[in-house]
Amino acid sequence: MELKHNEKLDIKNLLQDLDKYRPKRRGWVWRNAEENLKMGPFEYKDASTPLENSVPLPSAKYFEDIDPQPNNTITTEIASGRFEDDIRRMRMAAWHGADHIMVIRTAGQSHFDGLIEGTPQGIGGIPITRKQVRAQRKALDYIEEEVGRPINYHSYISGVAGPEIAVMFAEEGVNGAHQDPQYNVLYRNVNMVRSFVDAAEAKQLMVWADIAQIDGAHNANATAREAWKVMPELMVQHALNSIYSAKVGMKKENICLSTVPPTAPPASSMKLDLPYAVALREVFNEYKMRAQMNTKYIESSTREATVTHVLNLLVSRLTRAEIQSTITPDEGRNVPWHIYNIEAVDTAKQALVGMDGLMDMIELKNEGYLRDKSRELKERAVLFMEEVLEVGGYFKAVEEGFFVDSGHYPERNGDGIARKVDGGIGAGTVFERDEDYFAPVTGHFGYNNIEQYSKDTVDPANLIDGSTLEKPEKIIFIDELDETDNVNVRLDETKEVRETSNIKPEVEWAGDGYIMMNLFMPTTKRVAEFAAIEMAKKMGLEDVEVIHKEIMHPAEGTRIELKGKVPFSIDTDSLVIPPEPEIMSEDEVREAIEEKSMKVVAGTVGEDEHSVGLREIIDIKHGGIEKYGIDCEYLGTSVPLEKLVDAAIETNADAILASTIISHDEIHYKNMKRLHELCIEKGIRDKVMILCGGTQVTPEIAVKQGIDAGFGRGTKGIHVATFLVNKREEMKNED
Ligand code: Z97
Repeated sequence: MELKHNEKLDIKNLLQDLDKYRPKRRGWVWRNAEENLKMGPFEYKDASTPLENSVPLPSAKYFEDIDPQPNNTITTEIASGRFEDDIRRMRMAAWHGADHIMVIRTAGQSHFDGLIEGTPQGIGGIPITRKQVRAQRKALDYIEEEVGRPINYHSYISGVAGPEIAVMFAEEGVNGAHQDPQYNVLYRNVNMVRSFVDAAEAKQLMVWADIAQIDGAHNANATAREAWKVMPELMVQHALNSIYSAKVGMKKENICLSTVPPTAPPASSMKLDLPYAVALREVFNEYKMRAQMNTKYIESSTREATVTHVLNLLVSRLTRAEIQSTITPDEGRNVPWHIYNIEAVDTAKQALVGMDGLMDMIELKNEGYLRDKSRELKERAVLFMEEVLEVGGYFKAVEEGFFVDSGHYPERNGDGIARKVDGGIGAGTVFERDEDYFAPVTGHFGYNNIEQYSKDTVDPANLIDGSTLEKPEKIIFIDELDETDNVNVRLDETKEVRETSNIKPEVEWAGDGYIMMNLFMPTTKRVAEFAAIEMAKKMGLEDVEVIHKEIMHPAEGTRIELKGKVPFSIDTDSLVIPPEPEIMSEDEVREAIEEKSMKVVAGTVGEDEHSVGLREIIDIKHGGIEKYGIDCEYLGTSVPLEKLVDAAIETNADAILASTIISHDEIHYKNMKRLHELCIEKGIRDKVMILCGGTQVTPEIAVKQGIDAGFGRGTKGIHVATFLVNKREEMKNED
C-alpha cells in the first residue's frame, strides 16, 4: 500500500491483513536539526530538515510556499473515539508538521486490570487495544513515508495493567509513552507499592523498545486549586520519576519532563511561568523537556486559548523544549475536531519558526527578579524533598497528603491527595519471588535465576525459542469481540460518505454532518443563546448546541458559536464546477513585464463616480497591477468612452481597463459593446485589449459584448495581470 497525495487513505485496505502486520521500526526519533537552513529568502537557525510533502502556513504563498519546520518535535493529541477516523486526521496533522501523535485513552483506562481487546468506539478518547494500536502504527508507517519524516506514536503505560501494556507497546512499535507511578497513586488510587514495582517492570520494557518517556508531574498542575502554587512539588515529582527511570536503565535522552507553564489569563504569565521554566531546566539539565500548554484554565474561546498557547511557546523558546505539545484549544468545550488539531499544530509551527534565532539576540538576565524567583523555587523544592525524607520517605509523605496540597509550600492547607500504603487498587498483590523464580521473557525487569536452567545468561527467552518481542509471530492477535460496535460495522454505516460521491460536512467522524456557526446577536447573553439556537433550527440544523458565548457588551450584543448537524448530503458528481482560472505567480508576471513593458489606460466609464474598485485593481497599495511594473494611466471617473479610446491611441496603450458599477438598463454591458465598436472604428481593436470589471459584471456576458475579458466581484490585481500577460502573448502569436 502506498499513499497518493490526491487520494484519500483507504481504511478498509489498511485493515486488511492487520493480524500479520509488523511495524516498520522501533524507538523514538528526534528531528534532524538544521542550524543554517536556507529556504526562500530566509535563513533559519533553530530549524529541522524540511518535509518532502506538507501544507505550509497560509501566508507562505508569498514566499514560494516554503514550509520551514522548527527543531522541536511537535505533538498533537488525536482521539475522537473512532480510531479509523483519527487515522485520517493523523495524516492531515503530519502534513502540517506534527511528528508526535498521542492517543488519549478512553477515560480511566488505568482502572482496567488487563489489556482490553476489541475496539468499540470510545467516549472522550480511544480504548487502547492491540488492533487500534497496530492499525494506527501501520497508517503512520505509510504517512511518515509520504511526508518524509519519522512520526512518533504515543500513548500511556499506567494502571494495574501497566506492564502488560508496556509489552504490547514494545511489540507494536509504539515510540513514546507517559509512564509515572506517581500518576497511578495520586490520580487513579492504585496501591503505591504495586505501582512502583509495576513501573520498574514497565520502564525496563520501554528501555528494550527504546520508547521515550513522558512523566506525569503536570497532572498536579492541572488538578491543583491554584496551579502555580504546586511549582516546588512539581520539581519533586519530576525528580522522583526521572531518577527512578534512570536507575532502571533508561537513557536520559529518552526521559522527558512533562512541564506546563502554570498560569492562564489574566495572570501576569511571564512573571510566574518564566522563573519556573528556568529553574526546572537548570535543575534537570540532563533531561529533555516536553512542554505542554496550560490546560487547567482553558475556556471555550479559541482566541484566548491560542494566545495562552503562544505565550507558552514563548517560554519554550526562551528556555528550551525538545517536544512541544499542542493540546487543542477545544479541550475546554470538548469538541475534538479535525480543524482544532491542525490549527494548534500550525500555531506552534508558526510561533516557533517566528521566534527562530531569538536567543542569539537576547539573553535572560543573570540577576534580579528572574534569578531570585527561580532560586526561591529551587530552594522550596529542596525543602520539600528534605521533608519527604524526614517523614520517612515517599510512601509516608503520600500517606500524609504532601502532594497536590493547595498551600504555598512550605505552607500546607491539609487538603492534599492522601493514600494509604496498604490501600488502593492492587494492595497486597506484590510478592517476593521464590528462590527459583524464573520467567522466560526478554526485556523484563529483575533477577531471573537463569543460571539454574542455562549458561546463557543473556536472554532467558532463548530457552523457549524466543518470546513475542523477538518472535512477533508468537503474538496472539485478537480481533474485535463486540459484534454490534466495531470498525467494520461503523465503516458499513458510513459507506455512503466513504464510498460514493456523496459528501457531508464533518468535524471528527466521517459523515457526522456537523457544522459550526458564528453569530453576533445584538442582545443580552441569555437571550442571544436561545435566539441563536432557534435560528439554527430554522436553518434546518439538528442537534444544535451552543459551544461558546462571549459578551461584547451586556446589552448591545453577544458572540455565539454553535454546532449543529446538516441532515443531508450532496452528490459531488452532480455539481457543475467551472475549471479553476489559471493564475500566474507574481514572479512570472513581473518577469513578463520586465521583458516587455506594458501600458494600460483605465477609468470608470459612463456616468459613474465609483472609483474604489478600479483603484484597487491598479494601485500598488492594494496589490494592484502597478506592483508588477505595469504602467497605468488612470483617467478618473465618469470618463466618456471616446476619451478612453483616444487616450489609448495617444499613449500607444496595450490595454483599456474600464470599470462600470452602475447596471440599470444593462448600461454596463451596453458601454462594453460601444467600447469595442469604437476601437474598431478607430482602427485599434486588433492592437488593444479591452478589459471591463465591476461588481455586477458576469464575465461570460461581458465577453459576449465583444470585449476580451470581464471581471466580477472578488477580482484581484493578479487576475487582471495574468489575463493581460497571457492575452498579449496570444495576440503576438496571432500576428
Ligand atoms: C498530556 N494532555 O499530554 P488514563 N499516565 C500519565 C498521564 O499523564 C495520563 C495517563 C496515564 C495530557 C493528556 C493527561 N494525562 C492527558 C502519567 C494522562 C492516562 O488512561 O486516564 O487512565 O491514564 O499529558
